[in-house]
Amino acid sequence: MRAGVTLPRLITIPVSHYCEKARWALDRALIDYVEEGHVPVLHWRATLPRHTRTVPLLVTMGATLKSSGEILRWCDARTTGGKHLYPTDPAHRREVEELEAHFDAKLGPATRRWAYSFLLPDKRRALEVLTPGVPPSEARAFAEGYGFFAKLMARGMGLNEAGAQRSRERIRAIFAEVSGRLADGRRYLVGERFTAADLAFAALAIPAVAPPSFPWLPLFDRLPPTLRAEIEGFRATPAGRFALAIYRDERPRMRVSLAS
Ligand SMILES: N[C@@H](CCC(=O)N[C@@H](CS)C(=O)NCC(=O)O)C(=O)O
Repeated sequence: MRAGVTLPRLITIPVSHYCEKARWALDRALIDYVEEGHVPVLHWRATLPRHTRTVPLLVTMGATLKSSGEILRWCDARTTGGKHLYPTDPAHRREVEELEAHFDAKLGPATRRWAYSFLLPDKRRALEVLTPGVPPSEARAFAEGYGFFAKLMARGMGLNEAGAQRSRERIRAIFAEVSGRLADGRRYLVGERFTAADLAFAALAIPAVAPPSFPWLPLFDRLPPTLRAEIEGFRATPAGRFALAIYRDERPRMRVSLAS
């Protein structure tokens, strides 16, 4: 880090797959930044003063970017060496943008609600997943007030048995669409190169396929058997194998540490 330079600040809930989508793009573009992680609900102390409630947020010298999509475009404008996430060909670019918007709007909320339906009832595991990389005072407050925080989160996500089932079905439907797209043997979702469509799919599928190198999830062997069985089902589809391969092959080394 150079003295006197204010680095962009990525405000996150560290385990969030939308935050990982942004972090992945920053790391790929070799952009230096610092990450400020929060537990859910208390993250509002960082977002609400900036007139938004969700993370990721990227606070730069010039502007605050308020969604993972804006952050990907900001990174792309600073990308060199042919590693752009958005193709220059207009038809390909449109297709990439449509797929990214589809995954943002449909896949991300579904994998999140489905995963939280396993996580929130299990306080010990929830703390294990949600507190690394946040200030110790927040981790303590979250543990002490867990019942309250979990209730707010469940209400915010419409978390109940029927909702979890709808999310499971939506994940299956989107995985089927992606598997269909891959059926002709293509390597990437659009064109011949890795794009924002591949990144968005692989990042937002994280809760469903649990990539072994994603550091915020517990080791697969330590997950409850019912959850393991569901993840194995998603992993076994062409789309699931694709998400894992893209995460393994295209996700550069994480440039932030887990320390709070
Ligand atoms: N479309 C937004 C969605 C971000 C999003 O839903 N973030 C979740 C974390 S997974 C969040 O901040 N939820 C907390 C809340 O809604 O208060 C993006 O792409 O950044």
